[in-house]
Amino acid sequence: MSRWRSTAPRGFGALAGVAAAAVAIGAAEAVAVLTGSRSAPLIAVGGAVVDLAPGPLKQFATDVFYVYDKIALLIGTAVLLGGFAVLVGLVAVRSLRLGLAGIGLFGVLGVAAALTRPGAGPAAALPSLIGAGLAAWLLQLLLAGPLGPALVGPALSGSADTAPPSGRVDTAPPSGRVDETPSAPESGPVGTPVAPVAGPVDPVARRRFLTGVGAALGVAAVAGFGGRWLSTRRGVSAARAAIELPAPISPARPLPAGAELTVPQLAPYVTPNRDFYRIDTALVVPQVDPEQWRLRIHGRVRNPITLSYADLLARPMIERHITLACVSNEVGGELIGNARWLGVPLGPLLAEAGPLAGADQVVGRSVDGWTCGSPTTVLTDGRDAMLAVGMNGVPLPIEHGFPVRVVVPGLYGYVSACKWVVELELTSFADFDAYWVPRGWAAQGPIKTQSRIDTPRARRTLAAGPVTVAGVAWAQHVGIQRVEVRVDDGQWQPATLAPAVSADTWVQWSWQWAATSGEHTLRVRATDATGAVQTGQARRIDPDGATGWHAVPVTVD
Ligand SMILES: Nc1nc2c(c(=O)[nH]1)N[C@H]1C(S)=C(S)[C@@H](COP(=O)(O)O)O[C@H]1N2
Ligand SMILES: [Mo]
Repeated sequence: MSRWRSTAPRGFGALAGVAAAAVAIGAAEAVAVLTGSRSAPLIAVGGAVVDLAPGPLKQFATDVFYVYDKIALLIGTAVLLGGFAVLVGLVAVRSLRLGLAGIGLFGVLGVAAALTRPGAGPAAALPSLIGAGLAAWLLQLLLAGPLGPALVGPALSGSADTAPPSGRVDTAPPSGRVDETPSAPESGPVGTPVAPVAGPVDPVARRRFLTGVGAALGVAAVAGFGGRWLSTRRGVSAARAAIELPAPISPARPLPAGAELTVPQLAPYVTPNRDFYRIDTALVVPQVDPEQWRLRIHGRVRNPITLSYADLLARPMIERHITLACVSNEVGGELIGNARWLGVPLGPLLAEAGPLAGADQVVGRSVDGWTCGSPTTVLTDGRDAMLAVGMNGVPLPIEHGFPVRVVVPGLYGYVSACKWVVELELTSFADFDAYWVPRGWAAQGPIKTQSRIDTPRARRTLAAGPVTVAGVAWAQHVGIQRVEVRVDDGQWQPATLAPAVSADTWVQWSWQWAATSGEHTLRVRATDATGAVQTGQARRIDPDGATGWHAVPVTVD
């Protein structure tokens, strides 16, 4: 009891700090939505952290959290913010001014982060300003205003330094209400010396304070979640649903018979959109209205071009199966998918723009400022590089780049597959480093030949006898000639290749294994159409993609 007593004001401070922070974040979220800026402080600060984080650190986050790294970052930011809020509250109990200064500092951080986000206007400062203002007002209302916790007189005189600086002194005896608030301190048996540090808070005042905190948290939740809800409602889902994609003048080749093996656990030949991996630096998915969307093809070109979405849809379209892969895909990893993309070929468009001499790099720029750079020669060598508007028969899903993204067969996503693309700038590799390059990744990112065992899964126990080993292999824009499987240190055995639509997609393969009892490791390797065998030398994903053989240990009973 006496422990509670002595820390009571501190607990109040901490609670007030958290309530103030919650109101700041909630209000800022609502203001961000209402003012149309997509820069609520948590997102803006998180985004700044993402962009400022040194490559290895971000890599660590990606390794550890895989696609959940964004959620982890937001939770981390929220936990840090909570800690900071508690600190501000504790400080405010001793000095309200210092506490308010803490809030001011946080507001400045929020404003700075919001204003430096790509495409942010002056209005981006509003959410943080208003949030910080409300937090300051609430903090002093809770700690020094009419909602402030009132301390019992004697304690105040006992120790001034833990008392609220301008807290009211409520001299009402705390008796008689104690039973209504079970965790409230007893007034103490008569004769028990009151701890000299701080006094018990009058239960009535305490309840008033807690009600205030509760109300603040409620308002914060309503503002925050209401804002979120409104922003999704205001998003571009409706615009996307209304789009009717044109038919391609050059349709996708139908899947050859047998391209799809019916083996459980084997990745389907065409990845459904909902299962397609997602990688990007965007903490909130950019909402780009197709009506407003423009693509500028500019830089070192003879004829700069600006296209609207309608202009794009009016151009002849192709539809192709293309397997997209992430450079961060570990050997055996899942950051790869195969989809049927509908879009406008990039080669002819770039030819119309007319690259000038030395323009060896085409930089794709997203509406959120992210950039990637592809070699001009690759985009104009006749391969099906495209500005994609459709994915597996529907308009691009918003998280996969709606309304328009780039897809280039044979290049990792980080050097080519710009989602929410709004600019293609012709420049040179010497003159411009795209987003990931200064963070330690190679400027050139052709996809490496790889193969993966999908079944059996690692560390499974299998019954001895016939076992189907199956998986996928890829060497985009080159093609796969052969896949081989090896058990332990045995001979490489040829697997059966399923047919593929083109050299731009992965192929499925399978191999029948007469499994014998014991611990075994299965390995796979692919050979591309030029005869180059996938290297067994294990290398990390950075700077330009992992190499090595996928190994799957299993137990056979
Ligand atoms: N705007 C934007 N586009 C982007 C990225 C990004 O961070 N921002 N990441 C790229 C990377 S690293 C990859 S692997 C692919 C992934 O595309 P997906 O999410 O549709 O699978 O998108 C690319 N396009
Ligand atoms: Mo990627």
